[in-house]
Amino acid sequence: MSDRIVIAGAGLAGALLATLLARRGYEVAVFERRPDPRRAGYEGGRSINLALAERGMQALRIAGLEQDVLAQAVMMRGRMVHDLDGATHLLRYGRDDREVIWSVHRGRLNLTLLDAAEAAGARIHFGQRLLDVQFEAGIARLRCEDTGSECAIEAPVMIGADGAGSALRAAMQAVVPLGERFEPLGHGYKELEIPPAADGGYRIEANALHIWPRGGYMCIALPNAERSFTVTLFLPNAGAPPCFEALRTPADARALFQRDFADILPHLPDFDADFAGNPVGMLGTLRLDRWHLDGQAVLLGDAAHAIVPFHGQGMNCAFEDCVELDALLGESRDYHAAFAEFERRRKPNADAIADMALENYIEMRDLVDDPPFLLRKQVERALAERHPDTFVPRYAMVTFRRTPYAVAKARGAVQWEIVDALARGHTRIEQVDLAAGDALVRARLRPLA
Ligand code: FAD
Ligand code: 8R5
Repeated sequence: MSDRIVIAGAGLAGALLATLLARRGYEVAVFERRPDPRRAGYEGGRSINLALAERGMQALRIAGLEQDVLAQAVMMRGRMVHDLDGATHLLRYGRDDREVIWSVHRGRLNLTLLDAAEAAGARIHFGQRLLDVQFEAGIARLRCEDTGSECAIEAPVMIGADGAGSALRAAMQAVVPLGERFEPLGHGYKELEIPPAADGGYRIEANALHIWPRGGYMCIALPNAERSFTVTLFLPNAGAPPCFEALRTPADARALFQRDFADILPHLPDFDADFAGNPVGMLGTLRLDRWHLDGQAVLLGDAAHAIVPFHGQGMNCAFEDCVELDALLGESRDYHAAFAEFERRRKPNADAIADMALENYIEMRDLVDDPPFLLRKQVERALAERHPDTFVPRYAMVTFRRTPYAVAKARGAVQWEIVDALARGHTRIEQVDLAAGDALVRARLRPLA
């Protein structure tokens, strides 16, 4: 069996997996279509941040990078909800500051991972786009993005970490049907920036993930270490306004913000330029029936399962994929067996987080502001306090634990039925029969492993 593994894509998953596999002694070659960000500077130069949670953190821990990454991260303790009238309230995510999420800079995180991969012995070739693969011959064709020249490389075993538009996936599809379905969400997103205040500080609370829930749409903001925030507006693409199609000019967008997000507008000095200059991003869920082609190729991360962003788990799930695949390839160099087992273990979990991410959009945009929902959240918290080993809120299982996503989804459904049964017909937590809740928890749930 060959020890040479070719990875397509040196994004978040590709760079992490290259590190892990190179440390196991594999000969790892990575081909990335973009130029080396350490030389070219980060594309667009925008400060795009991501929420890192326990699953992603565990992967970084295994790679020995947790402290490096934490040193550049901003803690987010909870959701800071901004009502229409400008009032704000913090809903903590966890029990204390050990249960938080972290805002990290995508560009810097990628640099940290690229350095680690090269230090571990992986070879990363930038500006090289994968075009297609002849799997039987074990040959991949690449295009040099600088010169336009094409070349063929030896690629007996390929791993696709080349993102949602994966070229490896397309190449595999030419040989075997993967059962690909893309379900567009029908909503898109636009990024805007809140710069630092004149005194160099943060303009709004730093240690929170800000949400402006407005029913069918919302804004969020995540803090950056350089004291700015990246704001994201999520809106339907078309249909009844407000929607992106109806926002033809920055003035249209400004009118929407004046009406619905009035408290953000004073913090967006570059509103018109950001709105006109930044594209509308597309959102949707990508599902496949198969992720691998025998022992010749396998997909992971967004290439295998792109999801909507509303649980902040795309990267976290991609990192968990890397850890799982690395563990399997550490046990044996039988690629076919490892890829098949990887798919068997990960696909149900990828399906579950895809579903939970869709559900969390509804929660974020409609419900964080809705009294019956807030009562249910209080009941959930009370049961969690009374049964800390058994009743773990779904958000916590997804975000602060490494409970398999499919288990989190199934237990979450049982728990929500209990919460709903207790809260129904009530408006205040004092009216809720928590003793009846204790009995339901004992009858329906076992302690969480
Ligand atoms: P990517 O990181 O997209 O990497 C793919 C790489 O492959 C890229 O470098 C690309 O250039 C390269 N590539 C593509 N095609 C080719 C080719 N033909 N040949 C060679 N190379 C190629 N997730 C979270 O967990 N938390 C968040 O808060 C969060 N926020 C997000 C915010 C935004 C704006 C976006 C867009 C996504 C966010 N995500 C978040 C999701 C997360 O970014 C992805 O799930 C994650 O990056 C997936 O990693 P990946 O390595 O599979 O793909
Ligand atoms: N991704 C996130 C959460 C959950 C927050 C909560 C939500 C932007 C394109 Cl929309 C979103 C979350 O339930 O209170 N944690 O992390 C990240 C999110 O969006 C990211 C920044 C994003 C794709 C644009």
